[in-house]
Amino acid sequence: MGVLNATPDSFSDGGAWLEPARAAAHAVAMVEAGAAVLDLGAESTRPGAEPVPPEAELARLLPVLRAVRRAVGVPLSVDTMKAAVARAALGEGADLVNDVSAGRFDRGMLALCAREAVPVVLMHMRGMPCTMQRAPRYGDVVRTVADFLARRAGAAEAAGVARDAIIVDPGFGFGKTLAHNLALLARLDAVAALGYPVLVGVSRKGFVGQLCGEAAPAARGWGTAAAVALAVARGARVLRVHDVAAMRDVVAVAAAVATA
Ligand code: HH2
Repeated sequence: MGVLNATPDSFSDGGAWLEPARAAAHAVAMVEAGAAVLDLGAESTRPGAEPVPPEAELARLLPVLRAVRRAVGVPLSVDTMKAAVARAALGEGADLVNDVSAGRFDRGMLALCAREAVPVVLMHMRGMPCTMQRAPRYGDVVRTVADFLARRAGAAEAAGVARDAIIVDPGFGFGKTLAHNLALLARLDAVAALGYPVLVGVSRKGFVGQLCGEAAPAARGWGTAAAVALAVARGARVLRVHDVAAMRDVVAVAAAVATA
């Protein structure tokens, strides 16, 4: 899954893909590099980010989505917590919804996904982006996250989403310390054991930078590669990444070993 942020302020590529023609060219490049799906977002969820009103999110997203939809044939995911934004994006040719609040932020989101019969990514986040990194604390972070995802998947099914349309994500960096992120990666098999496909978003994240001593997100490629390979080995099925060409090779090798 290639990341395309139509935002001015995303932590690693903010401002780069706001212009529709540039975004479409980047989308084509990611598909040519091996992306099977693209994730388009127009609201940064980096730690401390303030919420964006739906009108502003749509004003950024729709021109980029239309241009990308014309340019590539792969499924497009819309990264949003708002049902109104997801509904408009699905109307413009998006194929699935990536909700980092797992349907908690907007009560209409799961019903919308059910009605439209589209897959939905349910991610674990502690609180909301503006507050999530304030002293996160858990007893057993892996148990807490797995139980949360099981509950949210249950809520999605209760809202009418088909079981095989649900993807779960432990939410690396969303209200987690370095130790929490490491525990989740080390024991990702406990999340995979829920029985839903697991999506993992470790690309260029802060915990990779902490381990590698890399302040610049774009310089975290090798650290990201290690985390992606280990995630695949422990059952991840969808890898949300910025550097598609390099990570396609990492996934190819790791997946071959995992299934040997
Ligand atoms: N991470 C980010 C955004 N959306 N969605 C899922 N399902 N999983 C993730 O780990 C995830 C996500 C943050 O990365 P990015 O989009 O590059 O940055 P920003 O939130 O600053 O736009």
